Amino acid sequence: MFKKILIANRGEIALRVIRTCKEMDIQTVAVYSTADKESLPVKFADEAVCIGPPISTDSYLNIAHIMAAAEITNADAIHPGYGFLSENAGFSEICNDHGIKFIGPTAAMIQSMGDKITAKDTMKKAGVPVIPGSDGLINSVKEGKKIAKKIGYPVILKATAGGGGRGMRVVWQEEEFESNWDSARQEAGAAFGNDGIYIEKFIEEPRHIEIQVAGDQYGKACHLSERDCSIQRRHQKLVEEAPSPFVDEDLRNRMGEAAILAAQAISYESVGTVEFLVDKHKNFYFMEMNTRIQVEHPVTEEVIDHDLIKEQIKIAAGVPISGKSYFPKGHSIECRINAEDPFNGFRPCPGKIERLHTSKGHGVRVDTHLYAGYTIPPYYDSLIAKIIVKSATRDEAIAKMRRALDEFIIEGRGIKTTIPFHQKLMRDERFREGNFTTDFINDFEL
Ligand code: MV4
Repeated sequence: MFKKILIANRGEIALRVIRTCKEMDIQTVAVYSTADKESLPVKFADEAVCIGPPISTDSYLNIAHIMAAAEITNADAIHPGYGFLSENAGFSEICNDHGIKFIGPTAAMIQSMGDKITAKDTMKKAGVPVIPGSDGLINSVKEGKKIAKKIGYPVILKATAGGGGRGMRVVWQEEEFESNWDSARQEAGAAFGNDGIYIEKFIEEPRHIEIQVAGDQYGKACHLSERDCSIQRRHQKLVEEAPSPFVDEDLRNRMGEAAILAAQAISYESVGTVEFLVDKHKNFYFMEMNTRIQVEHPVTEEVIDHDLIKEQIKIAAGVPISGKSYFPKGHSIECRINAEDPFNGFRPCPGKIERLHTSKGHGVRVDTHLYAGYTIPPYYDSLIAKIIVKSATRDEAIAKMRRALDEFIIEGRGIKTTIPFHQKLMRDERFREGNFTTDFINDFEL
């Protein structure tokens, strides 16, 4: 097992990793920007090293600074968390080249899922259902129109270097094809330096359901059931739950087996997530694979009763997995609490926290790096806490979440959070019936 892990991240996930390391008797190194000097990861880690100024590119994304911190502290592994360098193939490679284990997949595994056309082609060959569309890149408007006609409108144009919704355009009829083609190419080129576009049939009113997977260094893989992440706003998830109210045992088994095929197709090592779009007929299609631990991992932890960070560390250390899959017991919901004003277009609202009381009680877990007196810096993601509840049934989990949201108190000059949004959502009839798709938030009025 590792002796010392450096956590190349900040905020709640850095704290989350430190907690598991302590339980595993592994020493920890926090790295921090000058904006995070007074943060809990710095306080709770065994050692802490400043890696630069607030702007991420000069600190949390600065590979040279992070490697230097790992070398001077003699860390034998690096945990990247989510975001920042977690899906940076070059970073994974540099760590391993320096004899420091990257707690995550290899560069080749990250790369194979980073290019969406390559990923889709690999999945198709492995027998994982993919959305009907072009075989690879489209080279001209003429070729694109021909393929769109063949698969039938509406179609969606996607950037091969994209993901998370950037560079996407829905085309409803041929007359709109060319203008959407031009803008998709332009946006993709500007955002990713790669204007490669492919076409898919547009799936209307889908659900976003993802399967947590784990693969070890010996070719074994298993699934850990699904999470429903359909409640999103502008490709930012707001609420996640496990199990999905839309998934029955048969669908879970079929999606689970497909996700295992996906992981095995790239000899996946670590924990990861296979994202699917699920249509109203319960057809499911591979969308993307996330080669990292995700923000919403706690809902899976709650329903399978396992620490996913611990599993991830063990896999990186070469411990084999049993290969058996995990099925949910009970129901878990996570609400992402962001320092944003939901009444003002979810505008970020950082600032100093004067008073804080986090939700407590049976079946309530709050993953957060906040404390009274802490100042939320303006430089990073606005996620400040995750309220996670666990109950026997979905109805009880919703009731518990309502209660937990009502007793979360956060006060400070200018600080606003997404709590009022969640309070309204937990009382919404359609949400309570489990009757929602990725379009839900578009017509949800706060
Ligand atoms: C789609 C789709 C409908 N049909 N592809 C959005 C993010 C990126 N991962 C893929 N996305 C979508 N791809 C086809 N063929 C609809 C979306 C989509 C979406 C997917 C999941 C969760 C929220 C979404 C919101 C808008 C669009």
